[in-house]
Amino acid sequence: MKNRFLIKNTKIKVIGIGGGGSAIVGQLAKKIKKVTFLAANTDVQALRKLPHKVYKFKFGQDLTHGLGTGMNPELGKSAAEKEKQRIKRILKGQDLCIFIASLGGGTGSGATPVFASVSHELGNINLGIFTLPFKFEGEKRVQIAKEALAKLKQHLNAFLVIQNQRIFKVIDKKTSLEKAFFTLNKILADNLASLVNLIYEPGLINIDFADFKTMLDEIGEKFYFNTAEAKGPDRVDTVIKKILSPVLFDFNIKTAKKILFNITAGDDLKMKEVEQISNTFSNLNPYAKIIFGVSLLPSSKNSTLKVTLLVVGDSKKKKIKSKLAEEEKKPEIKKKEKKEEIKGKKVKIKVKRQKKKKTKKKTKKQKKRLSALEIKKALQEEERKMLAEQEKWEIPAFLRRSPWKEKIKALTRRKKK
Ligand SMILES: Nc1nc2c(ncn2[C@@H]2O[C@H](COP(=O)(O)OP(=O)(O)OP(=O)(O)O)[C@@H](O)[C@H]2O)c(=O)[nH]1
Ligand SMILES: [Mg+2]
Repeated sequence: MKNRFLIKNTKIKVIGIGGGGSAIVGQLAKKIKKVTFLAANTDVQALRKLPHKVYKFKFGQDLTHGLGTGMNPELGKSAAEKEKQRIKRILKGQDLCIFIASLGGGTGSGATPVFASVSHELGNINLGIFTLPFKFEGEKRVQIAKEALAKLKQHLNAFLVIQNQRIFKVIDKKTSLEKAFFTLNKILADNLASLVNLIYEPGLINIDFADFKTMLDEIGEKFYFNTAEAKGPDRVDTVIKKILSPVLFDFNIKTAKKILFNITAGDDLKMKEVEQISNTFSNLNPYAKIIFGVSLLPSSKNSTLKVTLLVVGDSKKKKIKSKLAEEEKKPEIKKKEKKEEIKGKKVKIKVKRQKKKKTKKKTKKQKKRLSALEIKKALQEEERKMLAEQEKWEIPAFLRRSPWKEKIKALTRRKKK
């Protein structure tokens, strides 16, 4: 009953901003039912191409006259800032806002941080899904994208970045750009649809919005998701292999802080299969918080096994950060050594070499000290010799064993005369 209540009331809004973001939202709208879709753009024509289901949010007409910003993020930002009140009205009362933008242009890169900050202030949970430009689009676009990303992180609970370039893992370079975008957007939309549907579809072991809240209770974390399907006798092995090797990005599940996964299958799903999948994740990362669910499809003959995975955070990154913070307080030399250790083996060697150098210096210093002692000893020895010499002169002449014996004798005689 409690879950039904949550299912009914979880309000999710997916907001695509700029040309690319809106196109992805357009694809998503065909796959998910219970979510509200919104596309925000300064380019009115681009908005017209989107499905009816997507609410169109035109903005910045007075600045761009219904066109794009022409790769000007400052213009995108100003246009969004002028509409803050409208943005607020649209995002108010949501549980989860998913912002999608293809960064590198002016509208998506300039306006998305404004949308995200308004949503953050409203207390919504915010997710960000962003694509980075192709390499061939030039350095300027990449720079715009990176600057936008840096502004966005602070307003998002978690974010995912996909390099458009990764699409070449799936398609060859002869494919048209339009097809490349379409393919990438489709993979993204398919995966996101599986994830969002988990919140709404009741399961045998149910994942609901409360679980998502647990997954997303921090700020600025990286996240990854993936969905994989397999059939046949080896379906478990195949699905595990697929889910751990996503097409669009690399992720390291071993250092993730939180893992959520759901298994969907017909009622032929065996305990052993659930156990094998669960063990794979928990063995890969015994320290992560793991939430899991199982959904049974109505048709008992369906032999497709589907796994949906959401991975949040990177514990390794946090450890490095806190170690560095700890070291800030320590004396300069120690700090240097520790920092180097964290960075890795190569630098460790450097540290060792530095240490060696230091010991070399020490031995040099020791040598100097030793020679000073030697000088002191030598001086003492000389003094002793001198005294000995003096004593020798005081010794009666006949006892002296000097080769000058006779000469001295003569001299003394002359002195006496
Ligand atoms: N994945 C993906 N990337 C896209 C798509 N369309 C554009 N892009 C990428 O997104 C970057 C920004 O382009 P747009 O989204 O059109 O730019 P915008 O945000 O509308 O900004 P302006 O048009 O300059 O105001 C481009 O450099 C492309 O790399 C798309 O449909 N899918
Ligand atoms: Mg545009």
